This record gives sequence, C-alpha cells and structure tokens, in this order.
Amino acid sequence: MSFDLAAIRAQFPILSQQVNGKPLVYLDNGATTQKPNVVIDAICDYYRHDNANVHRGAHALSDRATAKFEGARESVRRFINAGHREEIIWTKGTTEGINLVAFSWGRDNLRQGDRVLVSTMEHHANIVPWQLLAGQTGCELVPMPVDDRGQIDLAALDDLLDERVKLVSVVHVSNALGTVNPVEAIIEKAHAVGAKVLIDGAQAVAHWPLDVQALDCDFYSFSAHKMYGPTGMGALYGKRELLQAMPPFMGGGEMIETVSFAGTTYNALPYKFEPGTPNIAGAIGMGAAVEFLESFDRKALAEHEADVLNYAVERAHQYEGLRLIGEADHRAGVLSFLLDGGHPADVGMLLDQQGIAVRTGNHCAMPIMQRYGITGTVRASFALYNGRDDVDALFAGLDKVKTFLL
Ligand code: 7TS
Repeated sequence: MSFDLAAIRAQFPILSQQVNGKPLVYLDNGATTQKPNVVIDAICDYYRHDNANVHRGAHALSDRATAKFEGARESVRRFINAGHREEIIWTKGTTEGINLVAFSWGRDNLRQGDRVLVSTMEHHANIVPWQLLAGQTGCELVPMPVDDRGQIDLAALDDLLDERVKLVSVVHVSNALGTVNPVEAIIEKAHAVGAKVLIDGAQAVAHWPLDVQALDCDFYSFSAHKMYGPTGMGALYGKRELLQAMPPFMGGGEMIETVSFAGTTYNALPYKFEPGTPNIAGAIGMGAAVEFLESFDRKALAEHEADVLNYAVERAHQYEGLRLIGEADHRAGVLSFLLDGGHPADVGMLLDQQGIAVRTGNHCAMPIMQRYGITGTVRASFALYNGRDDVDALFAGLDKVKTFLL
C-alpha cells in the first residue's frame, strides 16, 4: 500500500479521540468529512490576520481578503478543470447550486409540457426544487427507473428521452447506495435530444479527479464539506454561455452594476449570482481543501479508497444476516445495508456505543427507499483516512450488535 494511513490520520485532529470509551471509528463521511489541519488553519489564519469584506478595495485587509477569496475560486476552477473562472459560482452547498439552476435557468426556460428527468436514487436536494418549479411553471418531473442492483436503467432512459425533455438532473454518486452513475453516457444521450444536464456531484468530487470540460455537463453542483472543507460552502459550475443568459437568482449588493428606481443592471459573472457578503472564510477553506486533495497522487488515493470499499463489500457478502442495499457494478464510498432483526436506528445506536459512527435512516433519499420497499438502511461511508482496519472494526462492532439483537 503506497498510502501512509497513520500520517494521513495525524493531519485530522478530530480522529484521535475516544467516543464512549472507545477509539473513534468515523464512517459517516457521506454526511460530512472531517477537516485536516491545513483547512482549519486556513480558516483561522484568515480570521486572525486578513478578515475584511471582499471586493471593496478600500484598504490592505480588504485587498488581502479579496486575493485569498478569488484565489480559492481559481483553485476550485483548476480542481474541476473548468475553462473559465466566471464559471465557478460560490454557493452554500450542493443544495443551493441545484436551487439556483432550478429558479434561474428553470424558471426562464421551462414551460407547461416540458420535462425534467431525474433518477429514482436522487437526494431530496435534486427532487424537491424541481417539484417546486413544476408547481410554478407547469413543467413535469419524471423519474428514471433504477434496477434491483441500484443502477439507472439506460434502456428506460432511452425511452424517456424525447424533445419534451429539457433537463436531465442526475446524481454522480448516490449517497444512499454508493452507485457511480454512467454520467458520460447520460450526458451524451441527453444532449442528443437537446436537453441540458445538471450533475449532483456532492458524493463524487472527493473520490477522483473531475474534468467538467471532458464530461461536457452543463452544470455541476458540489459541497466543500464532503471533500474535507467547511460546511455551508460549495460551488456551482455552469457553462459560461448558459450562466450569461440566465437571470439572477437573488438580488442584493454586489450582484449589480447600477441601481436606480428606473431599473437595475447586473454585474458580470460570477458576481451576478453572488449577492451579499459571501462566506469568505468558507471559500478560503474550500480552496485549502482543494489544495489538500491535490497534494496526493489522486490515482493512488482512488485505488486506496476502492481497496477499502471492495474489502468492505467482500466482508459484507460473507456476513450472515446482512443484506446489502445497492449492488451496482461501479460504486464508491458507501456501504448501505440491513441487518436481520435489527432496526437501522438500533444498529446505529449500538455501533455508536462502541465508538463507531455511521448514519442510519433514509439518507434524504426516500424514493429509492420506497423502490426497495424499506424505510432506511445503515450506511457506512468512507473517506481517504479510512482503512481496512476500520472495516474490521465495523464488522467486529456488528458482531456485538448481534448479541444485543438476539
Ligand atoms: N446531493 C447528494 C448526493 C448528497 O449526498 C447530499 C448530502 C446533498 C445533495 C446535499 O448536500 P448539501 O451539502 O447541500 O447538504 N448528503 C448527506 C448525506 O448523505 N448525509 O447527510 C447529508
């Protein structure tokens, strides 16, 4: 293994603690990842030394804050290989990015009779905004079916794709199942009928390098906190010509060029979509998270993560009384399961007593739970600091859980 796990873990101060008298085994990375010292320090340094409002240009601190804030935008641009810095809109996370597209692009472009396709495995963040929009515009939200293994049925997608479909909005990696969707194929198919494509990348960006130009998606929304950055921060990528044509999503300071009671003209990209004082420390923290990820050989990192997940899947297959939910050929980061005779909430609580943090419930993805006829699962989700030892700890924990369930 080319991966020095002890050295990596040492960069995450939160991991070296005891929970309920046991060493913490943190397997809730799908909800949020922990933060390395470089990210924590970048945020603290900003507040200690540079704090000022950005883009005001009136004094040295404001200039420094602006340089760091815009430097972070450039880091995020490089991280996803966007062609232009104006294509990176700061948001407070994946959810806001999707809402921005729905209520700016969607309200402007969708009419009665138009269709938005999503998959059945979407997070609520990629369902509810479209339902709200459907209520306002008369467009229709149509779910793409998912097969028993937890994969989008591409033949069914072909049947659904016609000129009524104006947008396909699909998750890159499912937070509930771990499925990695074939977004390249989906984008190509959608474009062939003239539809735009939005990718929910919340669970994908931490795992392997992303190239939005090669992917040719129209929008890509993601959160800092799922890639070792701070909460309440994220970015939306959009193709420049689309963003230019879109109306503002929210009004306020900074997003304008001139304001008078006769009318207002708007600022250039990306500021048109960034009214008000932004989350400056959050952007700087997100930039630091990008640099943290870039400090690794990303291929080796992806191999390490795949090794840990494959090991977990192997152990799960051999584990009596465990049923995996989601058995896609291509998956990342997530092991979702049920244990015979154990309600997920009870299993989660009994694991927590042993210092093992997992998430239980519907994972904000109720439609895919309904698809499987269940109400929730136990979900262990992995990050770069997890190893096979954490998987062993999980299964040793489950052995103990079973003794309580008898
Ligand atoms: N999309 C996916 C696929 C997600 O997993 C999440 C958060 C979101 C969107 C929303 O991201 P946010 O940063 O705007 O909140 N998923 C989870 C989860 O699985 N457990 O807690 C949050």
